Formats: sequence, structure tokens, C-alpha cells
Amino acid sequence: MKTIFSKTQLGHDPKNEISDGELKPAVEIPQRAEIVLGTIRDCGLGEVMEPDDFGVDPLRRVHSADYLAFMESFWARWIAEGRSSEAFPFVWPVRTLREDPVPEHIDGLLGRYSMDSGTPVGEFTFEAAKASANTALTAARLVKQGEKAAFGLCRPPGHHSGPDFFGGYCFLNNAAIAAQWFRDQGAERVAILDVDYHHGNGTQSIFYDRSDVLFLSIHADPKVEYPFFLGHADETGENEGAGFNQNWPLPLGTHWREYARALEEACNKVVAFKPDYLIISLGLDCFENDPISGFKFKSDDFTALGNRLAAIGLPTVFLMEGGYAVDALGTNCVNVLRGFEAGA
Ligand code: OKP
Ligand code: ZN
Repeated sequence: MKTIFSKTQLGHDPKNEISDGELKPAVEIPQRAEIVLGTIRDCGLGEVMEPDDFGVDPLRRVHSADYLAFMESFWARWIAEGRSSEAFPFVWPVRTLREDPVPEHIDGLLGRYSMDSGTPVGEFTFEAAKASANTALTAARLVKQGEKAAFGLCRPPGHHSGPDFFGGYCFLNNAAIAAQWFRDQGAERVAILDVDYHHGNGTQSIFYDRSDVLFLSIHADPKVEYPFFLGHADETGENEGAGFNQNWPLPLGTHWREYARALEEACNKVVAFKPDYLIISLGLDCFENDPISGFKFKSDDFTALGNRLAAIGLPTVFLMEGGYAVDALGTNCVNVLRGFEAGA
């Protein structure tokens, strides 16, 4: 299968993140992409291609104009404020505070357009995020043109980013942008299955009231894991979208054998939906040695995951999300993709 990747995606190079009450070394780092790319080349998975630039239109189909304008202008305004290091939001319009009027100060805007303090924004962050979205779109186009599957080596990831906010290391929702692009190209139904360890709150929210994009997510129970405020089992969609969203929150310590039961249900749900395309939000952070996660996948379990996804039998776009055990990340990622090819 072909892989899409651009070096521009490496420009987002955060030094630190706020985590566990302190400033810690960032985990969503360029080396993640480099190790995956190296493993793909070593194992001969297939050609590695540069993405094309799809411009702003497919981004605007998912994200608001004011959010995109904020991200576009952020660094110049940050510098103009006399700041020089990477930025962290620290105040949000929670209950009792007002969203309108939108603040003028950059610190207020950072809070308005974010969901957490764990997602540093640097000089080249948005350029990297746009390249990551173009990687997703190019992978989607390959599959639309007839490839059985393609791998968008997206980084930064996307699934926590909502219509008008960044967070959880995500700035543009790559999976949502690709799904919407398929729809705009004439596909009637698109399914997104999110197997990242964390709930894909952004993707869920973007499609929550729609029946044309099915969103399914298997993840650590948000009662005890990030993002904490979405991802429960009773979130099943609203209005038109009622019945087209499903979550499988699983306990910390989940092994593949328990996970596989939820996956079976999710795969059956995808098949029943009869989508034209399947998008996999491919987090690799269910791995037992992931530094920020609490599931117990072994490297071989990722092969079984890819194998099961192939049995769905749909044209499939894999888009990388999380996974922070850098040394094993290439192996775990390639295991999914080769497991898929072996099962296809
Ligand atoms: C992004 B993705 C742990 C801090 C966790 C946010 C995690 C974002 C995960 N102490 N910070 O879904 O892999
Ligand atoms: Zn994750």
C-alpha cells in the first residue's frame, strides 16, 4: 500500500507540554513520523508519495473561517505581543463565562480556540497541520481513484480537533476533512472507525447530527482518561444523526482479547452501514508500553487488528493519530498495515 507524507509535517516541533502538573518533554514529536517512515521503507510496504496541496476549501468544509483565520495569523500576533517561545492556552470560556464577545488579546483567543493546555503551538505548527491534512486528502484521493487502501502518515494528528478548536496535540481534523471530501466527491456514506486509545471527540462532534458519516470509537473510558468530557457509551448521535455514533469506552488495562470483542461489534456496525469508504483513525497508543496510555496491546495484536479491518472488505484510508512509544511505533504501525494487506 502507498504511504503519503510531507517533510513540512515535521515543522511542528514542540519542546514541552503541560502534563501531570508539570512542564514535561513533548511526546507528539517529529521523530514519531520519522520512525514510522523508516520502518515503512525498510519493510518495503510500498511507494512513499508527497501530498498535493488541496487548498483551503476542504478545510473550510469542516472548520470555521474564524478558527482557520486565527490559526493562520497566530504566530505573527504572538510575536507582536512580545512572546517568543511556544504557546500554551491557560484560560477558557467555561460555564458562566461568555463566548461573546470574542477576546481581542492573543491569550483570550488561545483559550477561545482550544480545549486544553497540553497542546503547544509553535511557529510552524499550522503549516505542519495543513500538510498533515493534505496528506489525509491525498490518501483519500488515491482510494477514490481505485486503490484498495492507502496510508496517510498524518502528523500532527487530528481527532481531538473540533470545528473551531485545537487540543490533544491536534489542530485540523484530518479524518473529518477526508470524510467530508469523500462526500463532496459524491460518496453517499462514509464510516470512520477510531482505534486510537483516546476518544476522538473532535470527529464525533463534527458529525454528531449527521447520518451520512458514521462515527465509531473504541477507547479508554473517559471517566478515567483524557479527553474526560466526551466519549461515553450513551452518546449515540442527535437529530438526523441519531444512531450514527457509537462509543466503546473500555477500562484501563484492557488487553487485545477484550478489545477484540468491541472491535467485532464496531466492524459489524460498519458493514451494516454500507459505506462507500472506510476511514481508520489509526492511533497506535493502545500499545502496552505507550508512555501516556493504559491498554495492553502487544506488537502482534496490531497485526490482528489490521487483519480484522481487512475482513470488512471496504476501500480503506488509514490516517495516523496517536502512539507515543517511539521505538515500537514503526513496527506497530506497519503491523496494522501489513495485517490489513494479508487479510485483504
Ligand atoms: C492525543 B491522541 C497525559 C497527558 C495527556 C493529552 C493526550 C492527547 C492524546 N499525562 N495529554 O489521541 O493520541
Ligand atoms: Zn491517542
